[in-house]
Amino acid sequence: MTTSLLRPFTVLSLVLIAFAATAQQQGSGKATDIADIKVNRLEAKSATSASMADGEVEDVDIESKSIVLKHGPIKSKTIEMEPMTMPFAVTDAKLLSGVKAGDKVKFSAEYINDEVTITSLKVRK
Ligand SMILES: [Cu+2]
Repeated sequence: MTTSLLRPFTVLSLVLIAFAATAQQQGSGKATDIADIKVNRLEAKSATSASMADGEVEDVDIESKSIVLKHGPIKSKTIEMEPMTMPFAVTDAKLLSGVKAGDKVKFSAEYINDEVTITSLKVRK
């Protein structure tokens, strides 16, 4: 009678002791590794979102490799801009294929040859 009542508690406390022991064994080394991984992931994530800006296409001119975007804030290695509507050069006309006025886009831009130039562009669905 008493044993059957005690058994669940005994099992539970053994599990807890085992868990605590494992946690201690893994100690500070492991904890740091996990913390590092978390930090790296956060940095990777912010790097991606920081380099891509939002925009809405106002006009596209594939021949002259230019696009007019109403863009959100831009922060890249060479450019920092508040939201506005303006023309951009593109590194490659291919970036503009299939892109049309009204499309919402994500893009990266850098200051290249005295021009604000789009280096990558994706249409957002
Ligand atoms: Cu601008």
